[in-house]
Amino acid sequence: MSAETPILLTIADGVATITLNRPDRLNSFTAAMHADLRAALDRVEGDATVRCLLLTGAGRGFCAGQDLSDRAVAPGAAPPDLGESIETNYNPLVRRLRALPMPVVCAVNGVAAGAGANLALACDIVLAARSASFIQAFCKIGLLPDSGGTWTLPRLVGHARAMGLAMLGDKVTATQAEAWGMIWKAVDDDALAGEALALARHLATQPTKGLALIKRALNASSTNDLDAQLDLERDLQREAGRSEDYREGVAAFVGKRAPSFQGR
Ligand code: T3D
Repeated sequence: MSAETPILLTIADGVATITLNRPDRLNSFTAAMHADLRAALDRVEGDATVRCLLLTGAGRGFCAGQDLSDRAVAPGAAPPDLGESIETNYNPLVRRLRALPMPVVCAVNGVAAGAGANLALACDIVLAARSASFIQAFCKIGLLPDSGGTWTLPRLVGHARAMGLAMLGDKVTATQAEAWGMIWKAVDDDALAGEALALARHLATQPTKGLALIKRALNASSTNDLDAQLDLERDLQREAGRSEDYREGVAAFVGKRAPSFQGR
C-alpha cells in the first residue's frame, strides 16, 4: 500500500475492518485510494480466516465520493473521462462488495456523499451514527448518481423518494434513512463503532456459506421473476444443504447444544 495509507486494514476474530482514511478530505476517493482499496480487498478475499467485512471511515465523515480536486479542468482543456473512471474504479468496487461471499457491514460514521453514499448502500447491513447523513450530491455538480445509486435507491426507498433525492441532493439523516428502510439501523454516535464491531464479530461466527447464499438470493431477487427466484432458491438450498455448517446446525439443534459453525 502507498505511503499515504488512505486505506487501513485490520484482521481479527474473523472480521476484516477496512477504514477509509483521508479524514481531512472526508475520505473522498483518489485513484491511489481506489488502488489501495483493491489491494485490501485482495487480502481479505485471500484470507480464509475472514468471515465478515466491516467498512467504515476515519474522522468526521464516512466518504464524500470522488475527490473533486482531481477533476478541476483548466479552460479549454479536455474534460476528464468519467466513464473510464467509473469503469475502472467504482463499478468493480460495487460489484465486488455485492459478490463477496461473506456479509459486508458498513458503519457510516459521518456524512456519506456522492459515490460515498452509494458505496455504503451497496453493503449488506448498514449501521449509521445518528449524526451521519446520506447525500446524493451528484446533481449539484451536474452528474447523476453512480456506484449503483440509480439501481439501489429506488429499490430501497421507492421511485418517488429516489427521484427526489437524486434531483434535489437533500441530506437524509441516519434516523430518516432508517425510517425509510434505506439502512438497517441508526445508532447513537458513541455506540456506532462498538455496535458495528459486535455485529460483524457475531456474523463471523455464523454459517458463512449460508450467509453468502442468502446474499446471492436476495440480490438476485431484484431482477428475477418469481419462477426464476424459486428455481434459484432450490439450487442454492441444495448447495447450502451440502455444507458442513448445515450438518452442524441440525446436529446442534437435535443435540440441544449451541452450534459451532466453521464457515464451510
Ligand atoms: O469523477 C469521477 O470519477 C466520477 C465519479 C463520481 C462519483 C462522485 O462521488 S461525484 C460526487 C463527489 N462528491 C461531492 O460532490 C460531495 C462534495 N462535498 C460536499 O458536498 C461536502 O463536503 C459535504 C456535504 C460532503 C460535507 O460538507 P461539510 O460542510 O460537512 O464539510 P466541508 O467543509 O465541505 O468539507 C471538509 C473538507 O473536505 C473541505 O476541505 P477544506 O476546506 O477543509 O480544505 C472540503 O473541500 C473537503 N472535501 C469534501 N468533499 C470533498 C472534499 N475535497 C475533495 N473532494 C470532495 N468530494
